[in-house]
Formats: sequence, C-alpha cells, structure tokens
Amino acid sequence: LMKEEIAEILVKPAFDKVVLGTGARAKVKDLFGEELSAQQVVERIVEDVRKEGDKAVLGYTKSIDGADFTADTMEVTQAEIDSAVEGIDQEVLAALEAAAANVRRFHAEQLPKSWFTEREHGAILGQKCTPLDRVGIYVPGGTAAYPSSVIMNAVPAAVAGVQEIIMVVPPDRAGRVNPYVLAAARLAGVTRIFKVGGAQAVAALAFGTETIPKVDKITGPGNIFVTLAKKAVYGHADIDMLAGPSEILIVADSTAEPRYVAADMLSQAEHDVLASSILITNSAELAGKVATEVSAQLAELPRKDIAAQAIEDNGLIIITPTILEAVELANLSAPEHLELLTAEPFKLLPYVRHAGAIFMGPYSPEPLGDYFAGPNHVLPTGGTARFYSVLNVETFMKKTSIIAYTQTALAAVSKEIIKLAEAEGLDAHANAVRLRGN
Ligand code: HSO
Ligand code: ZN
Repeated sequence: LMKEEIAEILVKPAFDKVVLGTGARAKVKDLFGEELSAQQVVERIVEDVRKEGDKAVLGYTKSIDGADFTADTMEVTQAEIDSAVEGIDQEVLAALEAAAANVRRFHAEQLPKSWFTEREHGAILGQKCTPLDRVGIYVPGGTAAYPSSVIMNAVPAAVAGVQEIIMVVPPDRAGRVNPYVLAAARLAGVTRIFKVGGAQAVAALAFGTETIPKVDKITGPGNIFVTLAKKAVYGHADIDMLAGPSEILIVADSTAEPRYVAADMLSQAEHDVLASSILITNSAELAGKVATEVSAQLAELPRKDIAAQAIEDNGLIIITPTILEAVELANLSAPEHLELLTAEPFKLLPYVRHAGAIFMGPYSPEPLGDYFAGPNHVLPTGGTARFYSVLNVETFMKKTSIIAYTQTALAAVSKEIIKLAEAEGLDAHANAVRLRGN
C-alpha cells in the first residue's frame, strides 16, 4: 500500500460517527418509540435529567438498566461496601491495595507546586495550584466492570486533594454493583457512590439533582452514550477526554518474541469487539510468526468470541522497510498504547510524538500498566493522543495566577500600560493605572 492509503486506515474517524448496532437500535426504538441516533438519545436524556432531576434519573435507570430504585436507595450504603469488602477474594483485595499504592506513589510525583517569582522593584508574580472541590468519576458496568479503573480515576483525584469524589456506576437488573468495584472505591478514597450509569449519570453529575451532587469535572471512560453525554455537558462541568474503544499498536523488529507480540495484541482485543490491535514491523518473518501465534493463542481464550471479532474487524499487521518508518506510522495512528518491542527501544523514544502510554521492551507488557506499575490506564483513544494527555493529577487541579506589584514597580510600567489601553480605546483601563500616581 502507499503511505496515503495506510494513513487512511490508521487515522481513525471521529467517534461521534459511530453507528449503533442492531441490538442497541432496537432497544432505543423500544424505549423512545422511534428510531433515534445515539446523539439524539443523549440529547433527550440530558434534557430530561436537567429538567426533572431524580425523577428522570430513576426513570431511565429503570427503563435502561432494569433496576428499580428510589432516591434513597440509589446511593450505595456503607453496609453494602462493608459486605462487598468481606465477601470478595482477599488475595484480589490485597492486589488491589498494592496496585493503589503504586498508583498513589507514581501520581504523587506529578503533584504540581504553587510558585512565586520576583521581578523588578519588588514585584511578585506567581501561580497557585488548587484542587477541584468535587469531581465525578464514571465507572462502566456490565462486562467492562473494572475495579482497576476505579483506582486509576479516584487515586489521582485524591492525590490532587479533591475533597469529594462522587462515583457513578450502572447497576445490574437486580440493582447490584460489582463488589470488587465497591471495594476498589473504598480503598481509592471515593466519598459517595450512586448506582446510576449511562448519559443519565453524566447529566446528573453535571447539573446535580435533588440527590446527586453537581460536580466540577467528570472523568472516566464509558460507552458511546456516556462519551456523547460528556461532550454535551462540557462547559457546565469540565471533562477529562472523549474516549472510544481501546487500542494497542506494537512496533517490533526481528528481535521481538512472536508469542509476546501475539499475547499483547490479544490482551487488548479481548476488551471489546471494537478494540484494535495493530503490529507494525520491519520483519516479514516476525509478521508471519505473529499471525500464526495470534490464531493459536486465540483458540484458548475464554473471551475468544470477543477477541476474534476484534482481530477480524480491526486487527492489522503492517510491514515497513525500516523500523523508523514503523514509528512514523505509529505517530499517524497516535495509539492509546504503544509497545516498542525492539532491540533498543530507548533509541526510538525520541521519534515517538503521539501515544497515550509507551511500553518499552519485552518485559513491559500492557497489562503491567493496565493494573499495576503506577502510571494511569485512562488514556486518549481514537487518535486523540495527538492532543489529550493521559489522566493525571493535574486533571483534577486548576491554576490561578497571582500578581502583586509595589507602587514603584507599577510606576515603572504605567506609561506602557496607558499606551496599550488607549490604543484599545479603553480609557477606564488607562485611568485605573493613571489614578495610582506617577
Ligand atoms: N486496557 C484498558 C484498561 C484495563 N485493562 C482495565 C484491564 N482492565 C484501557 O486502557
Ligand atoms: Zn486492558
């Protein structure tokens, strides 16, 4: 293929062009009595929740998730969390605690410091960093109920100093939430948990309801309805990013172990039928071996139906003449996860410009980062690594500038300010400076 043709494959279309599958379309028709696009569904839900608060939230939770709550019962109680923590596999709990400790330690390094600097005549300038007061974290339910994601969202918020961390998570039909998710919430420092999901949860967090508090920022991945809802409420609350299906792109040379490459591609593929797994290599021999390995390992996976579909629809192996051209294509794709399985990954690092997270060498497989090493697994997808960063402590903070001049310092620059104000026709501005003398 020509480079342009490859680019067309690698650069993903905007996520809002997503067409709903037949199942989702039928459910929408059933719920709203007519065919609606995902965008239209989200607009309706957001409007309803904004207008009707709890009533709409409870109504949608019943009609979409099948769980019948009252305003009182949609919040998870301490007793519910206690029994979740007691009931789960204690080794998993210990592993979650260890993971949270690593995530805390890594994110503590990111904590920005407020600073001051001195200028002429005793003027002081500075920047003050403040955590947000209250944030909302969205945690998906169903087959994508990940306790690890609770940690990845809540721990950085806690490290930032956020006082109130409100979590929302869709319940199952019986009104229950995954106990591992609840246990993770407790150890990660979540303050309150509501059993609400989808666009209705995002709208409730953005506007507040009688029961669910309004937050300043909403983070965390979700399905297309959640993502479109985050886009719709942006400005009422801030959001972290617009996330789509998960991706891995592996750049490998002839030194890479085909079994590792295949395993890593499949680890991403098993997430979702929409997940994408791409290998770009300068070794035709490796490419062939990986293809064989993928089929062999796939056959053994419990989630082989999902992974096979993902590989079939979005799996790709590209062979380039050189390894640098492989990196060039990786930049075009701006993948969520980039693995560099080459002889000298650190030599390639300077050439990588767009990726959410980079995994270097044979002993840094993506699941190490998904669960444990410490860096965050909430990452930009769909080519948005061109402009979004990985979720981090500053996601939950904001900066305020500080200006403190002395009389002499102001006098020294008055003339220039007055000139600029007059040039803009803003006399009151000029006056505010002139009045202070000199
Ligand atoms: N690979 C996913 C994160 C995850 N993996 C959670 C396992 N659990 C998106 O970065
Ligand atoms: Zn994963």
